Amino acid sequence: MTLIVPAPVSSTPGLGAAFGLGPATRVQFHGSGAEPVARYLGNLLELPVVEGDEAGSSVIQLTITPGERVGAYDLAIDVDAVTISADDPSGLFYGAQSLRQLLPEGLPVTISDAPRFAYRGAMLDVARHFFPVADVKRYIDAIAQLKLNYLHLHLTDDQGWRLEIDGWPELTAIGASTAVNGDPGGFYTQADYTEIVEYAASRFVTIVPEIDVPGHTNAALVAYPSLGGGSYEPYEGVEVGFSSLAIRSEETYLFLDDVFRQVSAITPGPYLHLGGDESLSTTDEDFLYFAERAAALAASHGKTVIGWHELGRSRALPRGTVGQYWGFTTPEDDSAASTTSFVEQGGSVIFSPADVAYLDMKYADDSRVGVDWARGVTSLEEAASWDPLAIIPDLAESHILGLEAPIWTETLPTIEDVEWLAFPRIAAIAEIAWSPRTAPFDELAPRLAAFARHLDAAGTHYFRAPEVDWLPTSDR
Ligand code: TNX
Repeated sequence: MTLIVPAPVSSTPGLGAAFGLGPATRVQFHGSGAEPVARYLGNLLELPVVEGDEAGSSVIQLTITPGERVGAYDLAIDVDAVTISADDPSGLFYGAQSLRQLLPEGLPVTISDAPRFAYRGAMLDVARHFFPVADVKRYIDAIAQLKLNYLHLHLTDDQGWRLEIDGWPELTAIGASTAVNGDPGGFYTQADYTEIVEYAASRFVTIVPEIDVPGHTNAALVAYPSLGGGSYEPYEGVEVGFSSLAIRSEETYLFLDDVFRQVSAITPGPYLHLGGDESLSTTDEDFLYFAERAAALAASHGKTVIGWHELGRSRALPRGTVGQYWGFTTPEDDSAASTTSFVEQGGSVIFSPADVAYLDMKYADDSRVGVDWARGVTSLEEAASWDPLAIIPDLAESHILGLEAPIWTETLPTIEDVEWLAFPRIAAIAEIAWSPRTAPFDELAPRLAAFARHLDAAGTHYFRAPEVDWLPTSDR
């Protein structure tokens, strides 16, 4: 068995001796766009990097031959050379990640691989607890190993507003000062955000910013009470659904236009997420009015809108709007209808079923952090054993943009806590997003054990789930 997670489309073990890294080993690149990946791999393996495509012994050859297969790659390891070829730089990067997982053993193998879904995401809630730039970069490095290619940042919520917006200084002066439990607040300047975006891009990860409206807005309302029309107190609890922007006030839309314009300008990726979940204090009529206007505004700044599935209650969304489903693997009728509505409006769906893909669920009743509202705890095996096509049978493969594993941080003040709940379940979800079929769990488990060596090497925290025979490394 080839010890890679997510499992590649095909892999055939070869004969002969292993490829060993030695004093003469070098990374050689050829084709435009190959150099950054070659430098990344050279850095990681501490090897020299040269340009060319001459055969030679102890060469790791990276070659791009431009083509249509985004993210696909071929990898061959034999005794004196490794070759990775791809149609585009992301494919080369994924080939490099596979190689990394196969070292230091370097057993001979031929792999041909390509992603199942175009959108393979993680979400980090930086609103309930704030995570500085360095923590976000660490998370990006960890998820990039799993060939995840989107990081959704939940930037605003009742407990904190985390992004600087020019012309609205109190959003961060006041709105960013709080976090759950009275823990320290914080925010990203636009320069910080750009640093995250660029770092992510160097790992072929695209940032998806979320400005959650019209609910989940208490922090913005404390900063600018006129956006809601009442008076507001800072909030450090964990209840949801009590706040709302003033739906019928023009100031709301001037505000959103400013925010969406600025966020769009510093976000090179195609998506802008405007939340829309749990607007429990907004009437149906107001919600529909708001959804239409806010989504049109976001789209007017050149972005494809993403919303939580409740946004699909609106039948007046910009064409192509993406819905993110966060119900259970057995949906209620109205959430299924809201989700299907995006497809009926020319869009697609991202699946984040809360009972299997929410990384903030406890693993077991005695987990020291986490929550359990989504049908109780979620074991590693449960996170690994679901079928995106079985959730809403009306939605076919072609309607599914991809999958995302969110982590909400009400109970998670540190990045170590985040990592411990995310890993290894996020690897199981990355496998469903990448691999063409869901492997039986007993085939995944040994690959997770092998992957943990890389988590250990990077100092990434993870839960030694009882379903896996972990290698005898340091306990975390
Ligand atoms: C539900 S999921 C929420 C979040 C919470 C999360 C906690 C979703 C769209 N809304 O506001 O943080 O549960 O697990």
